[in-house]
Amino acid sequence: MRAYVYDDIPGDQRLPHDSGSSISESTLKHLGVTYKEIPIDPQGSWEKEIDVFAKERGYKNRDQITVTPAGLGDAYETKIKSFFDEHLHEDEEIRYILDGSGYFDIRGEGASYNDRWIRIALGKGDLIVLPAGIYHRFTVDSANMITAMRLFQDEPKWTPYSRSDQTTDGRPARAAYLDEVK
Ligand code: KMT
Ligand code: NI
Repeated sequence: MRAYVYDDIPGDQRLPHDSGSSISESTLKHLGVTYKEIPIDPQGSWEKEIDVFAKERGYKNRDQITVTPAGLGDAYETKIKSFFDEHLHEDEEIRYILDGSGYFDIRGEGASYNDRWIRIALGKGDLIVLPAGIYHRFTVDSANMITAMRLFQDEPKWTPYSRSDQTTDGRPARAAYLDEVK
C-alpha cells in the first residue's frame, strides 16, 4: 500500500498520477479508512486471519470479483469507467486484494486535504475498509488485472450514489461520515 495526493492532471486514470506528496496511514485513519496487510502465504494462514478479521467486525459473507479484459470482454472499458465515477455507499466497502493491483481514490476532508483526491495504491495482500459515506472511486492500474474479496454483513448496500447527482451530500451516510471525521 502506498497513499499519496493525486496529481489531478487529466489523462489515463490507470497511470499513477503521483504528485509526490505521500499520505500516512494515520491520515487515512483520520479519514476513517482502515488499512491492514495480510500477506498471502502459500500455507494459507492468510485465510485464518481474514476469518478473524471478519468475525471481529461482524462480516458474515464474502465473495470475489475479478476485473480483467479477458473476464469482462466488451463490457470492460464501460465497467472501468463506471467504477471511476465518484460515488458513496450507505455501507462500508471492504476489499482484500487476492491478486493483481489497483487504485482506490478517496476524497480528503479537513484543512489540508479538503476535497482533494488521495490515491491509495493496493496490491496482493492489502485489505482496506472505506467507511460508509466517503466519496471514492476505483480503477485498475496499467496492468489491467485485479481480483478482490468483498466482505459484508448481510445484504450489502453497495448501491453507488454518484456525486454528479448532486443529492449525495444530503444522504444520511454522508452526514454521519462527516460527523465522524470532523
Ligand atoms: C468497487 O466497488 O469499486 C469494486 O468492487 C471495484 C473492484 S474491486 C477492487
Ligand atoms: Ni464504491
